[in-house]
Amino acid sequence: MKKLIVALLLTSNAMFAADAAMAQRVRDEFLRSWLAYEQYAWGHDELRPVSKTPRDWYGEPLLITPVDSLDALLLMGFNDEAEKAKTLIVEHLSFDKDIEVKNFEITIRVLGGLLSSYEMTGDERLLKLADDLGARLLPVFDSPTGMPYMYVNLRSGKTRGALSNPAEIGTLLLEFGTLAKLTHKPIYFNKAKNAVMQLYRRRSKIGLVGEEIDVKSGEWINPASHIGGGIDSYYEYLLKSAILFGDKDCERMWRESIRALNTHVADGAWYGVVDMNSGKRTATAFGALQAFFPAVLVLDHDIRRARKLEASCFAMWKLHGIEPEEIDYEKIQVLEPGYPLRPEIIESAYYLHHATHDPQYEAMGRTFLESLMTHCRTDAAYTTLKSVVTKEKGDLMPSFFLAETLKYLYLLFAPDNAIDFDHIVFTTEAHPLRIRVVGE
Ligand code: DMJ
Repeated sequence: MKKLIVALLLTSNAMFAADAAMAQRVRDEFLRSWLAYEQYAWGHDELRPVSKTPRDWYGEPLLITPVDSLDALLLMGFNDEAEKAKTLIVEHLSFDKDIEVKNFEITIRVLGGLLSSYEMTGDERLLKLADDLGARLLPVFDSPTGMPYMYVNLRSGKTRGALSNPAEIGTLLLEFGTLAKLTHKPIYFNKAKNAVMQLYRRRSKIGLVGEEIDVKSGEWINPASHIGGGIDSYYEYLLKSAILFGDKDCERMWRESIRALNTHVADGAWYGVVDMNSGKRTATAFGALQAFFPAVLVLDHDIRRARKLEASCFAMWKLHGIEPEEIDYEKIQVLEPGYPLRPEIIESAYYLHHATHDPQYEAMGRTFLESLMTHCRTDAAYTTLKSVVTKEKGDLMPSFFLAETLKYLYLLFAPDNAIDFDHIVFTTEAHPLRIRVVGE
């Protein structure tokens, strides 16, 4: 008996040591990639790690990688690097630029990054930047329906792009809502919430939304309904806004939506594509973006479905030793072969591990790191794959690789108290925002 106890203690110590070692390996890879950004792309939006050149989204940089990565630097304890990044941001970031930006991307990467970093540091200059950015993005909501246009010029406020989708319309409330609470300017919350409500109002009789909608007329353009790109984070934000703000409307909209999804879109161990009006199946496609859904199911306490779907996602990852953008799950055939360093499957493994402590999710995490190191690591940092079949490399480290992919991988192996999970909500870009009690 004594021997058994000693053996069990040794095993659990060894497991703990292995976790700490894995967390450290992820930290090392994070730091190496960050230092490559510092060396080759400092002051720019993103690093092209193969050519070792910078990339700016709109000609003039918005410091997308530093803003997106600052909370991850802080979370992993890279305090000197975080201080240097923060100084770059507060001294050089200006939104007074004559450039037309994509509202959704700038909201989730830049506004979200500024807000979480402000909450972590208390540095008022970050909140001031967030407020300035929020004010410049606000004109997007001035459409006849209140659903946002896709693009806005940061200086003139001129908007463009009436054809939009649920993700770009409905993935704004965590950021705009938090900005409202922090600045005491309710307009941010109200505009973003109205946009979601307007979209939800236009759901079909069976409770689903489509893939494309005209924000001027409110008419659907494409009735394809699924949980992938263009729709994904709309659902994520219904549930997360209910949690972050205690918002009853969002909770009701989420409940209705998840019922419709599990009735019509779920397809055995997968979630496919159906017509939003008839519920008729139109495709058996599933991809890397859909892999966020197990995490959302965990947040909704539906561990059974979350486990089942994550197993499907992992099977997709293992098909070619790293995750394709999209497959046909019936034919088990790759439809889109790229891998742009996406985080979603890792995010879901983290949530599942957090909820269950089942070691199979750490084992998955080891596979993810090995695959990334084998196929995507360059002599500078990490890069995208053009094809998971041929393993041909692209030349970009998207900002979400540090902000999300490596953050979630680190958290999967870090001690539970690395983040105060029960008192924060991660945005769709993995920025932790503090849950506020009503009235705060
Ligand atoms: C990120 O910018 C966000 O997670 C977004 O919701 C989806 N696309 C990327 C990561 O894949």
